[in-house]
Amino acid sequence: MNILDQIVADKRIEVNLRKQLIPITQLEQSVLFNRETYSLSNKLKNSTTGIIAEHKRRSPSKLVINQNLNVFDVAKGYQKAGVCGISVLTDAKYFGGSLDDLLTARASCNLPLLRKEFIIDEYQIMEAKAYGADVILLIAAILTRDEIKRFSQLAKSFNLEVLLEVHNEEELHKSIMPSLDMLGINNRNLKTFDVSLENSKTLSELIPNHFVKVSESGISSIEAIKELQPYGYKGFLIGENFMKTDDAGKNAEEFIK
Ligand code: IGP
Repeated sequence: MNILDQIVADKRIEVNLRKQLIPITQLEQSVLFNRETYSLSNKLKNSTTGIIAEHKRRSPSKLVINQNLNVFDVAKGYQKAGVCGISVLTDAKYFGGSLDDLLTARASCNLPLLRKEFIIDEYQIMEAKAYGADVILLIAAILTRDEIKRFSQLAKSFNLEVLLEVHNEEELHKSIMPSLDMLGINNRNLKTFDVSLENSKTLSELIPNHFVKVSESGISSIEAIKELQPYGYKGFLIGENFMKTDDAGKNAEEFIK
């Protein structure tokens, strides 16, 4: 079993438990459930820098990144730096995150928030809304075309935007559909952890122009962004590079000024 299969297997168990603990009717009663959401895709379209900054304590590939920062300060710092949106990892076992982190980020800023999660069930999309997200991530490598369609349509019905993540041509072809807002090319292979920015470059021309293009992972310099912009990328998802120091927001500021 590769790591991605393992994460998904654990996630199925977790989601089944969560469903029993907090029924959908309770999620729908969240004060956040019927709020107006922020559009990340519009922010990215109108930005020259396009940074989506991530809160990430650890990961299967890096183990510890930073356990000392708190999500409230990180999100505030990112907002002050002028990022377009914030990605919050909510997976606990592999990334040390939680839905509480998402809620805390919601309380500390008014930027579009992405729930960074391995979504395999409609229930998690309702959770995303109930805990303050504006955008969900769907990962093509773990979903069928039919699931991508169902999940993205459900997200749209809650006014959530959808960032669809692909890592290769096959996943891209499988996934293209009108209910997606943003197409993310992951430079990291989630099965092997190999990272290459070349991935964003080679796949860019296969993405239909009306999707906002996002390059994800392994971006550690302004030069990398400059290199990717000519390929049509409007969004750049950066985690580790900002989180690995004492002041994630200050780090992000360097990328924006
Ligand atoms: C951020 P990095 O290399 O800047 O820390 O990467 C983000 O792209 C990465 O965390 C990520 C991810 C994911 C995490 C991209 N797709 C899917 C978990 C699940």
